[in-house]
Amino acid sequence: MTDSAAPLVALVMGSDSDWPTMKSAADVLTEFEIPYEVEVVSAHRTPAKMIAFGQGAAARGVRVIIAGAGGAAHLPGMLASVTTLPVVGVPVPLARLDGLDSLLSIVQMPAGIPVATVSIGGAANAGLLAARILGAGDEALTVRLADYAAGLAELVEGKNEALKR
Ligand code: RP5
Repeated sequence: MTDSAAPLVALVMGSDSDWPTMKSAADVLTEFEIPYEVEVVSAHRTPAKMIAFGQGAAARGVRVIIAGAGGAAHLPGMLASVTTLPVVGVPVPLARLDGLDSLLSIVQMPAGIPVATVSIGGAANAGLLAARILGAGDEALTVRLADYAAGLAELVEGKNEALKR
């Protein structure tokens, strides 16, 4: 949803090749009708843009940054170092090392600069985490998140019923 509503979430990634993974976060944000923007921002290939993007995000109205990267995945941590916004990091799995390199690059932040790291390829949870962060100040969104969780429980119970038939 890159519509007229001012984006509350910035969904960024190091390369357009990360999009198949990161799209799951976009899908969640769309489901919860949270306005977001999508941008390729690379810590290594576009470092000046990365710094300007991170420094300017809060002033533009962004409340949460979701950042995905693979390999030497420095984007989430570097963004977190130039903003006080919450940053959710998504380790993108590449063909070699299965994303363990991405995970370790993102999760091992020094004290003082936090990144909320989800599982390898866990972009859907990044979207949900962003929704929960926003939901802390938005009662209607909190209700929708509770409904979503209740829907998951119903799904599991439906599968249990099917197993017993
Ligand atoms: C990282 O390098 C990107 O986040 C991507 O996961 C990886 C490979 O990028 P491409 O070579 O596919 O553009 O910075």
